[in-house]
Amino acid sequence: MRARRCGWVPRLMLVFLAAACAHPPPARQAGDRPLHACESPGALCWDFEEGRLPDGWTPYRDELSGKLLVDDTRAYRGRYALHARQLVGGTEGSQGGPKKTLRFELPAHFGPVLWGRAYIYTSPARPMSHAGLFNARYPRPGQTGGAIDTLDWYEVATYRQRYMSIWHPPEPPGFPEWVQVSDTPLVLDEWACLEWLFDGANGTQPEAAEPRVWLNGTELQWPETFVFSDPPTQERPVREKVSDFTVLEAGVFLYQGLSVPTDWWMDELAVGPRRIGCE
Ligand SMILES: [Ca+2]
Repeated sequence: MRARRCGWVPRLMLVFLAAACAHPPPARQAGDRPLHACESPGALCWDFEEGRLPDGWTPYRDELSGKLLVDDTRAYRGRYALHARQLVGGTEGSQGGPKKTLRFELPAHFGPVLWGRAYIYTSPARPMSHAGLFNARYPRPGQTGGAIDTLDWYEVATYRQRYMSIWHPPEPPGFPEWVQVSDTPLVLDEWACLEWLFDGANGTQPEAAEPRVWLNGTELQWPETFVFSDPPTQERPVREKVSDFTVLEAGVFLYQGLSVPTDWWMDELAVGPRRIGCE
């Protein structure tokens, strides 16, 4: 992976960068490349190099088959990554799928704008079912905390083999929800850098912003948008504004069945009040 990234640079820089490609990266100078996530002001980042679940992350969802762990089977950087291993179960097209996630309580006063970034590797097949990867939750207006099932939330996921983003009211039931489906197939069998912006302040607008997502630095478009609810409704949910994001969830959570045992790895996860960027 590192060699391929180095291959992008102009030829004149190759000699200079040969050392950086062959050895651990040298100390960075401000301005010459994107900041490492942990250097971005106010950012929280997880590289999983402890070789176990990082401090503060606790198991949350655990349904059907598979396992969520930190291991050294594949990493974007370093030795370790978060690994959702061999998730399978349920019936495609029917509700109920494997879910393996962790949750994390953000420090107080995180604020209403959450940028995120993670490198994700999916193999061996693109699921048709809704596969959530990351979400961030916040108390409804007038509230300052509360149990996770009282919180509004933004989500990044894939659905029908494409990237998807959603705004949800509290779960359960989590709908009626505002769904945005991209025309970009999810990246398979290689690392992809996903970034997201959950702008719960949204300036003077009356509602929190729709989620935005970037893939390898290019913003995704959403040619398909709809309200999902069961039973169906035509009424769009009101995206309530955010005072502070309070909870993160990461891992993989399928809302419908998954017939092909599938692995995901996530590395270099980071969140912060400003864009963190890909390397
Ligand atoms: Ca790592």
